[in-house]
Amino acid sequence: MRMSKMYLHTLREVPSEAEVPSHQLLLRAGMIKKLASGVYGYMPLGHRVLRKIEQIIREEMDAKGAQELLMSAIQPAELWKESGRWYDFGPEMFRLKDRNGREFCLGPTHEEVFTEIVRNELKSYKELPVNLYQIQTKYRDEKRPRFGLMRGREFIMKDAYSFDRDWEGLDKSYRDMYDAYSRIFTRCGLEFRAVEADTGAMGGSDSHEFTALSDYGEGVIAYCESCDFAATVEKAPCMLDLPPQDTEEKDLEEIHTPQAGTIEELTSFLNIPAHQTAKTLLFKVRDKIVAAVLRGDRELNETKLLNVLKVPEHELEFASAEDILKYTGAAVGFAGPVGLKGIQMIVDEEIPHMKNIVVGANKTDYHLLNVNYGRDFRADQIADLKQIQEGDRCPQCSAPVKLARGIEVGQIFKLGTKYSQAMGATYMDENIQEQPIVMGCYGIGVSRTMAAVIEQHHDEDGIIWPLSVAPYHVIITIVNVADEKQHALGEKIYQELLKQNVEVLLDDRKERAGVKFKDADLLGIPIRITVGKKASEGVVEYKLRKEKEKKELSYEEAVESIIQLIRDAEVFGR
Ligand code: 9G3
Repeated sequence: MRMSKMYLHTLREVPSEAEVPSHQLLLRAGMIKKLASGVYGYMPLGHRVLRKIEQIIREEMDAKGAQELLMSAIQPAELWKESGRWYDFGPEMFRLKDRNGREFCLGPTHEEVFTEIVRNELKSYKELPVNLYQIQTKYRDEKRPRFGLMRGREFIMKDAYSFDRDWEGLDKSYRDMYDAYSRIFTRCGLEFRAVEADTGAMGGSDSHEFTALSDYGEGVIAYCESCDFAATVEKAPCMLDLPPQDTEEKDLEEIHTPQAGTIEELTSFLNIPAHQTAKTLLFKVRDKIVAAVLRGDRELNETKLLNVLKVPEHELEFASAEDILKYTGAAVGFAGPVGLKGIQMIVDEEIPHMKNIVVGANKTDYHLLNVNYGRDFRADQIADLKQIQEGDRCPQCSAPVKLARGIEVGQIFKLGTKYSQAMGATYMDENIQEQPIVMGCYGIGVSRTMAAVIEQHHDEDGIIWPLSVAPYHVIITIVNVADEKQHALGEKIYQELLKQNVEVLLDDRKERAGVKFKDADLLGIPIRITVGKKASEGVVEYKLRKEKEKKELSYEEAVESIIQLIRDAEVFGR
C-alpha cells in the first residue's frame, strides 16, 4: 500500500479523554474513530489488525473442529423470556421494538439464540458433540464505557457454544477450548494467565478467565508462585487466618466513641488493631435490607456476597443513610450486628472464630466491646465474604499469594444444562431416552484483545506490533521522494516484496523525513527499511521496531532478511 494513497490520519496530540496507552495510541495512529461514548469505528489500518486477530482465532477454533457461522445481532425477546433472562438484565441490555411493537434486544451474548437453533435440529446422540462459533458485534449498555476498545458498548466478540451428550463430553470440549485459547493468545503475542473465574449469573460449574497482564487492566487476579493456583479476586477463596484470640468471653460493654464512624477512627480512638473489630455493611436488595459482617481489616468481595444472596449484580445497592438510621437507629458508621431486627445477616466465616469483637452499638457515637458470635448475635448465613489480598495464604499451598492487574480477553464456562433445560434442547440417547444437551460457552473479546496487545507492546514513540497481528509487516521509508535514486530504489524494494506476498507499506509521501520516522514508530510496523543517501550504492537501513539497533544492508540482503524473519514468525505459534 502506498501511504500517499492511504486513508490514514494520525494525530500528534494525545486526545484528552484517552487515559490508557492503548486508547491513546489507537486514536493517535488513526486506527479507530470514536462515534459516541463507548462506540468506535475501525479505520483501514485498525481493521487490518482486527482481521489478523480474527484469522488467528479462526485457525485455532477450526483446528479443534469448531464450525463458524454468523447469527443475527438483533434477537427476539421471546427467546430471553423462555430462558428467564429477559428481566435479569436491567439498563445494560439495549432493547427496541419493531414497527409492529414486537420486542427485541441487540445481542449482548447468544446463549439463547444458539440453543434455539440447535434444539430444532440436533436430535440424536450420533450428532454430538458439536461446537459452533461466530465472530460478531455485541451490545452492552455499559454504565461507564472507558479506555477505548477495552470497555465499549459495542464490541467484537468471538463466541462459541459447545453441545455434548454428557458432562464427560463437556469436559473434553472445555479442555479443547482452553487449549485453543492458550494458542490464540500466545500467537497474538500476549502475556496472559488462565485463572479460575466466578461463573456469576451464568450458572453452571467451572469457568476460567484468560487475563492479559496489564497495569491498566480493570481485572485483578490472585496467583501463587509456589503452585499453579490462579484465580480472579472475585473467585479466589480466602483462608481462615486469625491472630491468637482470647480464651474466655468478656462481658459486653457499651463505650462512647464520638465521631469514630470509620474503622480507622475507631482503632485509633480505642488504640486497638483493626482485626479486633468487625464492620457491618448494610445493603438494599429488592427492598430488603441485608447486613454483611466481616473483620474490620478485611474488604468485602461483592461477587461472593451476590453468590450467597443468589441475586444479579444490578439488584445489590448500598443502603441509604436514612435506611441505615431506620433499621439500626444510628447514623452511618455505628451499625453493628447485635440487636438488628428484620434484617438478613450474613457473616464472614472468620467472625465465629473471633473473641471479644468491637462492633458498632447501633447507637450514634457508641460502640460495643467484647461482642461474641453465638452469645450476643447469630447470622442467617456464614460464608467467605472476603476479597483476597496481597500476602494472604494461597488456598492450595499456603504460600503468600500475589496480585496482578489484567485485561480479561477471554472467558470460558461450563454451562451444563441451564439453557437446554430451560429451552427444551434435548437429544435421543442409545436407549431412545430423551436427554438434555450439556453445553459450554466460550468468549474472546476480539477488539479488547487488540487493545491488550498494544498495552503490552508499546513504548513512548508508539505501538510495537508483533509480526503476527501487525497491520503490515514492513514499512519502506523513502527519505526524500524528490531524489529519483531514492524513489527508484524504494519502488524496487516495494515491488520485490509485493511479489513475495510481504505486506508492505511504501511511505512515498512528500513529507519531511522526521514526520515519516515519527509515523513509522507510531504505527508500530515491525520492520522498517529506510532508503536514504546511500540509495545510489544500493544500500538501505534495516531496523526492527522492537530493537534500537539499525543495520546497513544491500537491498538484496534487506529483502532476504525480511523474508526469513516473516517465515520464522509464521512458524511461531503453530
Ligand atoms: C446480558 C447483558 C450483559 C451480559 C450478559 C447478558 C455478560 C451475559 C455473560 C456472558 C457469558 C458468555 C458467551 C461468550 C462468553 C461469555 N454480560 N454475560 O450473559 F443480557 Cl446486557 O456473556 N457468553
